[in-house]
Amino acid sequence: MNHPTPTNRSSGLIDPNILRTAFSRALSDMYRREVPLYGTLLELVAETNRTASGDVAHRLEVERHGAIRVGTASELVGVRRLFSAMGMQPVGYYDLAAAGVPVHSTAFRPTDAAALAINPFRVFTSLLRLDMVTDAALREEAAAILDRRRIFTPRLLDLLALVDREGGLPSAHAEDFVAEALHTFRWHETASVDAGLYRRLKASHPLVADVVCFRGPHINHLTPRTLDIDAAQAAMHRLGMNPKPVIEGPPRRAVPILLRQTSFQALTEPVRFVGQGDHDRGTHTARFGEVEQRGAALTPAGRALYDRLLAQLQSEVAAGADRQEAGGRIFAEFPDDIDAMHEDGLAFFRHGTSEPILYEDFLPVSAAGIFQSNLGPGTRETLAVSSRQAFETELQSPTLDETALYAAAAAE
Ligand code: OOG
Ligand code: NI
Repeated sequence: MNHPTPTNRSSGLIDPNILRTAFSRALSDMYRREVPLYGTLLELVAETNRTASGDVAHRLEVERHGAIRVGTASELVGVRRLFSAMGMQPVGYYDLAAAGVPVHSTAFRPTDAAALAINPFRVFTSLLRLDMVTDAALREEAAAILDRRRIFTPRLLDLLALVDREGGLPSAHAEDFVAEALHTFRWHETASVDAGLYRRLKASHPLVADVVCFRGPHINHLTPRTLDIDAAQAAMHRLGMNPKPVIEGPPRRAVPILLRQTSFQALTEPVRFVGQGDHDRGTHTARFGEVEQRGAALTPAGRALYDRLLAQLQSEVAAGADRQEAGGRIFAEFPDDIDAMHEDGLAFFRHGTSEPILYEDFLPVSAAGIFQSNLGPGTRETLAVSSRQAFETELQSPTLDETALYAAAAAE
């Protein structure tokens, strides 16, 4: 880090907010070098956000989320410990298996208002569901590969043990910690399997290949927040960035709710599989850039209404309706002014104000859409049963209930 590092003076431990900010900046810099189009996206979003001011402007400048996919429970526990040192807790449970994507997920993020105001960096973290691979021999081969791999450097493991012993990271080690943590999330051009196995795993589901064939859980996208996602989408078209055709989430509204997201399509990148030489490369398509617009957090009643309208939209679109026309018509049922949303108890507001509380989480249907537009639909047929409890057992921690967090923020 280039700046003097504020610490908790009495303990000598670094403030987790500072560590999170340093890590998120370093990760963004690394991803920008790895995927230059992400840099273009950051510039485009900064342009659409130029009108912001005050607290919002600060948050927008630092705000982004990332996504990773881990292969085993032990990797999941490791990233939980890593993010915990940065003041990020697992919030929410997302069952993507319901949409045919063989993962279930949580989001590591800061939870209290002060930490969110400093830097709301979050990481959508998915655990592979190898049990959804139907070919038993292939499943066992994949499991053996994942069991052997080590995604954390020995030095990072030492630092995580130190964090456990001291109750935080001694600030003298902050720079080291960030540099070691970056190794876990970097891209590896050299795969850990041969091209044949890659093809077989990919045929099972592209996501399985993305998780199993590489030496670590490379960051697969980073997402800055914009105040106007329609403007950002239009700019992506203008610049020839190949955005996905549909913005995920609710249609455009006067009072934004939840989350709207779009991305540029994943890049096809050269990869050297085991046994290949310099002139004999394969490719892998997984990494992309995304942009999001955030709005009000909804109460259970508001969320039930959103989910019902979205399900109706999906079924009409599947039956051939025009998405834009159907979206406008169906979502007209969701009141689009602050007072009505307040009166109907659809959104959370700061106590005694008409200021909506910002949604800090993700949406499973949108997430499934993002997975599918970047990896392809896959061919797996069985729908597995998922459970939050099984995920929490693998995580060795409960996941926090996001609705309870918003209710607490509203009561403050
Ligand atoms: C995660 C997709 C979910 C979002 O913004 O909803 C996500 C992934 O592709 O690994 O990042
Ligand atoms: Ni995302």
